[in-house]
Amino acid sequence: MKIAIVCYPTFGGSGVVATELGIELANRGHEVHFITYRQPVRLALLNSNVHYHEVNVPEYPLFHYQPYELALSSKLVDMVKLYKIELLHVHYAIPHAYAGYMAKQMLKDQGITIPMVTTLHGTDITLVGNHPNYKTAVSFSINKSDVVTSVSKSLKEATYELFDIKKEIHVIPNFIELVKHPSENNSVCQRSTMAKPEERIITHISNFRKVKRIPDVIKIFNKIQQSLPARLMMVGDGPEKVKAEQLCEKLGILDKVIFFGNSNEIDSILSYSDLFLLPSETESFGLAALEAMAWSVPVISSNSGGLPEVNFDGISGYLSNVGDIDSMAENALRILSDDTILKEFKTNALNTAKQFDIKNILPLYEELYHQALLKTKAK
Ligand code: GMT
Repeated sequence: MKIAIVCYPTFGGSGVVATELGIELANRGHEVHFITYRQPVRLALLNSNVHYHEVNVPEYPLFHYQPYELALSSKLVDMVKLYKIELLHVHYAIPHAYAGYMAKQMLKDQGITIPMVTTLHGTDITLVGNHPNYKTAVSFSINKSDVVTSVSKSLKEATYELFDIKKEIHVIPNFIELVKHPSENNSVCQRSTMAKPEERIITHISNFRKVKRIPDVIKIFNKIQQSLPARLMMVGDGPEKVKAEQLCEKLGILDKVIFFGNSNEIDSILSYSDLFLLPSETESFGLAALEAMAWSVPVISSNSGGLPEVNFDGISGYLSNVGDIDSMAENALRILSDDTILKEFKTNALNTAKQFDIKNILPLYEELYHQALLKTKAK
């Protein structure tokens, strides 16, 4: 099948999911065309089935806001015609589902009918999409999609609650590639550069936005390090990072925390980690938690959104109410204080991650693509 994937090319979860999905589809023989404004961070164009088409938005002094949707929908039309693309898969409703719908209409005008699959990722529904300024267009473009998927049951419920959606929403969870193993870690990044042998390594990875509750990460770590030797790895960058550094200094723990920024060494850092912290305000799924679990790292998280669908309480880690720092620190210490318990949680974390192996999840997308194609042909 010839598939166009539209996504954000950045470090965010939706871009990662879209990129990994496209790469695996290409490995399985599909021809995949990524259409976005920059080459996605995890995309290596080494596969002859993978193509990348950049969307350029020409600047003009009259434009206060650059009309990206317009350029994207034009590019989609041109690429569908040029490469005979059969299906559009847009990730993140804003503005991709809207641009995709416009492209579909322009193509229809030229006698070409193409189905559009829209995958909802989270903040496009819970935070941004729900804003009154976007809501009408987001509802419209979800209802106009041929197939709609969401990355968790919780996100599906939130979508029905917040929007007037008449379409069926199919739940397809985030996934992970499980071929990696700590012994395959050839990185130059050594454990000794992060912590002393007796120190536990605790990690947080995110885009440092408010929704991640970065101060909670630091306060939980502060409590942990008062009871046992530990170091905190803070990976990623975003608006809350400077405040996070200031809080560490205020608490007198800056020498126990490493701020990596947007690192390319995520696999290495996770392979040395003993615990992952994700106390988010909300998380439609929590891909970062799954990535940690795939490296046998147990997770301490909040119980909001889709997190209970990936982090199983008392098995792969623990869940607490949002903001309950004491409970999160207590649970962390329960896991970290005893080598046997830690080992058990590490094994459970990996076994839980195995349920989300890309090999099990990808056929669910393929099945929906076939259904969408059949529906379009029958029209
Ligand atoms: O977490 C973010 O802020 C990034 C965001 C994105 O869209 O790139 O992630 C969302 O999509 C991921 C992939 O489906 C989910 O695993 C994340 O839970 C979700 N983030 C939120 O709901 C806050």
